Amino acid sequence: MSMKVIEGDFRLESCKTAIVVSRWNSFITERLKEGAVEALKRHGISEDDITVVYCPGSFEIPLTARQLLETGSYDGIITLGTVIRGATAHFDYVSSAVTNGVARLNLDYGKPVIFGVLTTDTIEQAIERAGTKAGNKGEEAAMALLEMVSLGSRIR
Ligand code: INI
Repeated sequence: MSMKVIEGDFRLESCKTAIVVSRWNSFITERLKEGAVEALKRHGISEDDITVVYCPGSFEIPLTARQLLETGSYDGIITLGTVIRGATAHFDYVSSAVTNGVARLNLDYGKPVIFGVLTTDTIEQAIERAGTKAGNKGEEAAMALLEMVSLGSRIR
């Protein structure tokens, strides 16, 4: 007997994807979106299978993602936002609302809802994670989505 190992990869025939992008700090979130779209396309996902949906701020991300999940049209969702501590007195409220909201959707809908929301102390830290020296969180989120969609189909 040999043990069974199940894992996902990044080679999907198709992956119907909605990307929810928060407009707050749009100079960062647009870079995250570009990173996500590029990564999906480089892995063979057609632009026809990608829908970009804008919402006002990170607080609105969970409801927007939920409405998309309810359509049943997507294999998974990527959520992209940027909450900067220095920019808001209610940093902790916004960041915990979006984190908990997105986490819940994964379990409530049984579909991957990837958390690509930056929560940083400074604008510089956000810039570093939006395609400069610390990579691009949007690209990471796209890779996580592909892996989770692949993994889910293999588990099932
Ligand atoms: N939303 C963000 O996505 N990032 C922020 O840094 C931010 N700040 O600084 O306040 C922010 N606030 C807006 C919030 O997400 C809601 O859109 C707003 O409270 C209306 O519900």
